[in-house]
Amino acid sequence: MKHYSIVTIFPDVIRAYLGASIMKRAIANELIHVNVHDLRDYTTDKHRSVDDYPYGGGAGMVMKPEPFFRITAQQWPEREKRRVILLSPKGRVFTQRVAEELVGDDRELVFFCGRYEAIDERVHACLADDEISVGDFVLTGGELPSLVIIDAVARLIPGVLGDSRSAEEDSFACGLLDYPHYTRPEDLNGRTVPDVLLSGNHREIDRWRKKQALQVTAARRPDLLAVYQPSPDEEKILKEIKEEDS
Ligand code: 4G1
Repeated sequence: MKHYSIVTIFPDVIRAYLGASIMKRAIANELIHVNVHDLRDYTTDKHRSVDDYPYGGGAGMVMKPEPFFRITAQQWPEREKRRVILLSPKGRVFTQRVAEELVGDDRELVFFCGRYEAIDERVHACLADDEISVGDFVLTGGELPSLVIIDAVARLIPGVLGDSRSAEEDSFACGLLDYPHYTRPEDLNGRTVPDVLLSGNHREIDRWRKKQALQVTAARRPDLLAVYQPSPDEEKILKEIKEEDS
């Protein structure tokens, strides 16, 4: 079973997400196990403080190092058995490839969530085995990034998604954006579903979807297409696309 731990000063935020939908079912079915730790339980002063003023001055507060060191020594004393992942804007950027790497790791994944301006540098230097960022923007904390990562990793575990095909069939898993999807009604006030999808011709449908995926990726994410390795069939479709827009 996959074992995750999250260290945060807002355990309720984490529990709210894990207590619903697919995560809730995965936990109930014992496919994943998640421990949520309140960092304040590892303070020793009467105010349970987790932050302090920055040396050198400046705006904002910094998360104190000792509660992180204390929880690590108590909960995960053996370095080889843990992988502490510090959520940080300085981390390597999270992608599907990183999710695949994490799902294959046998160690317990421990997520440290920051708040305030930053976490004391000694936590980065001495405790983090990995630093990951979910993107280039400013947030108020690492809680949402930790949930993003747990969500993306958990759905790769067999049985977490109802049907086992959908995880790998996802267009992103193969490096492209998705083709358009439709459901009923067939005619929505004159906006109709493409004929090919009603044709019952599955070879045609597969080809149409592949072309749509290549087209939307070329238009919106040329960076993804640049590293994509097309099959001979896909090469043909790409040529077709280029001729059509020239
Ligand atoms: C400087 C974004 C600061 C933010 C530059 C993605 C962002 C954790 C992430 C910040 C955080 C930039 C993330 C910023 C994050 C301490 C507590 C750091 C919140 C904190 C681009 C605030 N992926 N941000 N600083 O957002 O933790 O994982």
